[in-house]
Amino acid sequence: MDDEKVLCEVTENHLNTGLRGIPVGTCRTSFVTPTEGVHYCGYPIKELVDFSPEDIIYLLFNKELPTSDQSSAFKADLAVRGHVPSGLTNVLQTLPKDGHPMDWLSVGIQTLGMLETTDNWREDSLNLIARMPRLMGLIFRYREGRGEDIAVDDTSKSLVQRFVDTVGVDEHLRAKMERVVSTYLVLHMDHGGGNLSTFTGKSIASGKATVYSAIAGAMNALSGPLHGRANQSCLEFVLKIGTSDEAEVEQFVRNELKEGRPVFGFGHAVLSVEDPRATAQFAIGEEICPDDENFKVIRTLRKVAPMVLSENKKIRNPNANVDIASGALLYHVGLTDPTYYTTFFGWARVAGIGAQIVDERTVLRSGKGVPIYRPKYFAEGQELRHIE
Ligand code: CMX
Repeated sequence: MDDEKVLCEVTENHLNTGLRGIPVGTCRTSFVTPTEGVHYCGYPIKELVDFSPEDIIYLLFNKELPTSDQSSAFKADLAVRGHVPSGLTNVLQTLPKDGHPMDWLSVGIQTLGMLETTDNWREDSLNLIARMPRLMGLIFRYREGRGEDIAVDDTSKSLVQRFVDTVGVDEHLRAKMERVVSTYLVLHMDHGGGNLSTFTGKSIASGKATVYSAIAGAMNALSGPLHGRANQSCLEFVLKIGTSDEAEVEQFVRNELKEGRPVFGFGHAVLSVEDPRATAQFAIGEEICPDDENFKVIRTLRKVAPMVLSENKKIRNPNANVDIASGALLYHVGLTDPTYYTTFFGWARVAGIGAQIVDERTVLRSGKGVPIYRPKYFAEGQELRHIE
């Protein structure tokens, strides 16, 4: 024991702080640095932006990028797994139409698990990843009352194409929607081991619940406004601004701060520069929709907000984060209801959380897996009592 490295001195001040900064484990899929943001299996995200979602899923599960042959074989494998059992639509058509799309997503994943579970961590994770595009598209169709399920080619198309075919799109927007959704997925797939949804998913899986139960729980964690729902708030914020005039945007930002409200799309807990995931999405926007009204607003915000925010020395990073641009791009390609935006985040994260669950259950501790989670809580405000 003497040569064991001390990673952190835990003091009373650490109690009731949400495990913030307390070492818990190791992560084989990703880490985050202050200057380059998230890295997947060692690669900085800016180098991965143009890969297909399937290649990044391969990376997260195999810890190396696929060769061209491996890439084709993996895409074909995911396509074959993509068919969703018909029982799913029976459940979706009974859900309350005004329920939040994240609740639909969680119920949908749980339902897929009730219909088909193999009890093999990797198989279930890959099956769920393969079925997500159809589930996502069907949530739109049934929640919006856009009619019944439609048949799509489940054997040869990519993950993103199967979503686009299911949700339906104006043909002139198809190529743009495929590009925006594809990049969105790549940028959001993983973000270290300790973010709330990933931690929740791994923690549920540690009790040997199924992958489906673990990831449905992770989606519930992601749905909160302090976690995944920030991207919905960001686009709502952009729509509220409604002008790209620099002076007016600056005034808006100052008013928000004066009222004690956050300036959405700016700031970060780890990064000290603009999030490379924001930089990548701005570049796509400049290419596909430079004159889009929402894009013009975020272009101005990107210039003005850091200037205003840096007047407050408490704010460690006044620059744009990942959520600033994703909503404007999704809106531009016809996905105009921001209440759905967190479901895209969830869709992407199924890959990272699934890969981390597989690692924790089948690889770590020489393949024995991490035991059931059981952090320590001290008694407070209680004394020993007996029934008289
Ligand atoms: N608008 C207003 N105030 C902000 C701010 C912003 N964009 N960014 C930081 N601050 C405030 C914090 O609330 C904090 O105030 P208190 O000391 O009064 O609590 C202070 O500045 C210091 O914060 P920090 O150390 O720089 O950053 P935190 O780690 O506390 O918070 C974050 C990070 C993302 C929650 C925060 O920047 C924020 O609320 N941003 C706006 C919401 C948003 O865009 N969320 C999406 C995050 C995307 C991501 O995490 O990738």
